[in-house]
Amino acid sequence: MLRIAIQKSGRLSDDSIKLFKECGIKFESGSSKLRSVSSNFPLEFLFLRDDDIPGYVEDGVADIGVIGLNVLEENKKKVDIVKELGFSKCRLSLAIPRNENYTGLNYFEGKNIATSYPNLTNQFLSANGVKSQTHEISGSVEIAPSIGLADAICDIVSTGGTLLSNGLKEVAEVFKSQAVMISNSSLNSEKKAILDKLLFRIDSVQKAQDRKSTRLN
Ligand code: PRT
Ligand code: ZN
Repeated sequence: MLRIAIQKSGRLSDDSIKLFKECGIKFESGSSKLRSVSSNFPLEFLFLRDDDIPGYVEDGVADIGVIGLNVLEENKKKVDIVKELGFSKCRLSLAIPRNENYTGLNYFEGKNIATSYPNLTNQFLSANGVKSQTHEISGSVEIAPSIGLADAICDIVSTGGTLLSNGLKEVAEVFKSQAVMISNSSLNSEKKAILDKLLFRIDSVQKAQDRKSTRLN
């Protein structure tokens, strides 16, 4: 039996559940469920907050998990990335008030940047030779400039609608993200064999989707 951790509810959960169902794996996924064992594949599901998933996989409480690459890279847990899943695509970007004149990355020199991703933000800025301060906040980052908490933000963007409605503009992409499957780095041979079977099924689903989208284009 292999144990997988997936997000209970949020931007990763629907596509995660859909993927495993498309792989032919039957399991219950009602909103009150915290765990569920598949009736036709040796897989047990744990439904968790996304932030807890990398740590559970590192510790071996779960064998594998589905998580956004942004969360994984921010927290640097020791796990293996075994598959890019192609959904929950987004980017971590720097954004500034819309009426500001953007002069390039040197704009951020000496500025205060609000973010939930201080590590990725600082890595990007220092790799580009920019010295600025990050101010870590856990949510509603987009409001920070308008209430005087920060000069700029570094946050997750997908359509750009949230930035727009908060009077901000995206000026630089820091990190590209999508959902990935991670694995504990010391699975035993029985678990490895189940994981290989699962990865083979995911490959087949992805190939069928690729063929469908080329036919439609
Ligand atoms: O409750 P739990 O802790 O499990 O979930 P969560 O609230 O921490 O995460 P959730 O469900 O919001 O996001 C899970 C993962 O989805 C993220 O870590 C990303 O990998 C991915 N993802 C994809 C996104 C977005 N798209 C996204 N648009 N995560 C967040 N957003 C937010 C963003 O923070 C901003 O507030 O949506 C807003 C911007 O969206 P647009 O479309 O207006 O640009
Ligand atoms: Zn979260």
